[in-house]
Amino acid sequence: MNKPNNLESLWMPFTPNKTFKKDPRIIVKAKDMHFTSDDNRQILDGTAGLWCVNAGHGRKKIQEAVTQQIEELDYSPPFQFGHPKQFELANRLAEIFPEGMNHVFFSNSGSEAVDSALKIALAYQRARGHATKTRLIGRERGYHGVGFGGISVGGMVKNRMYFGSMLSGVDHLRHTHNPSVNAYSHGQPEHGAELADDLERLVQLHDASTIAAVIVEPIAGSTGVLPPPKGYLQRLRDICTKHDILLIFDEVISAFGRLGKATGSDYFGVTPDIITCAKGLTNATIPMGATVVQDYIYESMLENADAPIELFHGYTYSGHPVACAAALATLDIYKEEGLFEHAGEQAPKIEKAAHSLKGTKHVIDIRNLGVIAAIELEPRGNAVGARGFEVMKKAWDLGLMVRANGDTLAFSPPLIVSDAQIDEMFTTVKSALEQVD
Ligand code: PXG
Ligand code: PLP
Repeated sequence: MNKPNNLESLWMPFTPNKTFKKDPRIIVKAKDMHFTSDDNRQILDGTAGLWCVNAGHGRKKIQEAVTQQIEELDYSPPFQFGHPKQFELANRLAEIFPEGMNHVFFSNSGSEAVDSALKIALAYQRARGHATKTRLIGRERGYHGVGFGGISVGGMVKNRMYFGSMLSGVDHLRHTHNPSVNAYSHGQPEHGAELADDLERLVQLHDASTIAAVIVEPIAGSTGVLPPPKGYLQRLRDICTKHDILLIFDEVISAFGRLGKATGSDYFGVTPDIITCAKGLTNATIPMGATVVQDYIYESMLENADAPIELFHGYTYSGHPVACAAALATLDIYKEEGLFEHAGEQAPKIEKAAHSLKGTKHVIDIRNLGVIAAIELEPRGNAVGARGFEVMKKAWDLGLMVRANGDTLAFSPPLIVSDAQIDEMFTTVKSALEQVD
């Protein structure tokens, strides 16, 4: 049965339920670069689902690994017991993550990976005798998922304003978006490294002895794709090191090939103390998140613990065997098919195709990095997001999935995207732009 006849019971996430249910977009199948809609149309996946199906849809190897795992061991409790694949997966991640980042804590989503990272940062500071380091610093326009920790350090107003006072002791850096000097930058913008000095100002205000960690996305995704200005991340790293503040890179989007490397840290050549990831970890087949930490964090927690359990934190499904099986098969695919390298090769083609839309109706900025591009539209009067939403719907009618984050269209196709599909994506969106007021 492809057509559900009652859409009312489901409360859809981050979706205008009323409008959606009047005019639903239903997806019934997916293979490689395409979705199939319930009216049997092929839709080119310009977004890898939600930035997560990095190896493309319906991968046999992952299906087989998952099926076999369910038969062999469907579940085992993660507290006080182990199963082999979670150790194997942690080792495999340590191999491809930056040097020194050899310890992995598993969860089930990016939001949980972020919550785990923030809690680990606080517990680590306390364990090493810096119990006054409790402040967390995020950034305006940051997205770190939807847990209370993530929305507190996050910087997207609608994700915060409805939910009370959230965590206390949180402050924010300014965001790095400055179209007056950086519009239409190809790749990383030239201007804005000095915005990292906001952290110095916060240190002046609060004192470093009260600050546990800073969390940023190395490239901001959900807020409409903001590549970091050249030199910005290194400057943030230097200030964190100078003041003994942990730097957390939220790599839920940027890990697993999105920038042509295993991690954004690797791509930018800047190593944080903690990395969060999810999404591409399992090619989105089974939910999973991970928080990867530097050796000194894990070792200090173990050495200085004041109880036999060193970290009072964990999920029923931490390191779920089926998710581990999916992740191991996914990492095999990335390696065997050289998908991170392929992504690196496609990046300049995406850059060229995206920027060819300069001058198209409504377009006010174009940004790109790796296998990510964004086209920002002029909002229609006061109706912020309305034009972006209509272009997204029009593109769907024309056979393309794009994401509208407000009035910014975001492109993040599976890394297997071909040259012809890159052209198709931008030709289709151009035509959608021309058809929308
Ligand atoms: N951190 C970052 C940097 C993310 O991009 C999360 C955390 C949360 O992950 P989960 O798995 O809890 O959703 C994300 C998720 C969009 C969009 O429209 C992006 C995300 C999620 C949903 C929509 O760009 N990123
Ligand atoms: N709520 C209740 C009542 C629970 O018993 C549990 C876990 O045992 C949770 C929430 C947390 O669930 P999870 O471990 O899947 O995050």
